[in-house]
Amino acid sequence: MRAFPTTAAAVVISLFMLCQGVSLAGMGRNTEGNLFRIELRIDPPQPVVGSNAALLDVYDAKSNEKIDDATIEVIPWMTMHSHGSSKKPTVHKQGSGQYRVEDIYYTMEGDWDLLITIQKKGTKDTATFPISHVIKK
Ligand SMILES: [Cu+2]
Repeated sequence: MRAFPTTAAAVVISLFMLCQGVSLAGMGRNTEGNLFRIELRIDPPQPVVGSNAALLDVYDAKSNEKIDDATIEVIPWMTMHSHGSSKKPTVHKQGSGQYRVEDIYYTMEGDWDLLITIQKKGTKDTATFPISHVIKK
């Protein structure tokens, strides 16, 4: 019986750490003009100097329908130093409103932003996702 409080505490701490990990890895927001909603998951969850990837789920912000046929551009930008990356990320349509972004290349440690532009049938909207604390592997 003495072990029970310790076990319970361990479970609570594990759940807390799990939630922390999920909140670090997943972010959602509307684009500036409220045309789209983007759910972003970064891979690895702890962003690193060098190559990273991300999964984007794109929805119509009003109807909540998945947006399959969008043209998406992703630009890594280090606002603090006003510079981008040496590589351009590639975006791959996966269907069901999901897009996988490869070659998100952070050239140095620190705080970056992902500038995301979504175009669909003549409409265009943008969103900025902060990618904080990029570290060296
Ligand atoms: Cu920099």
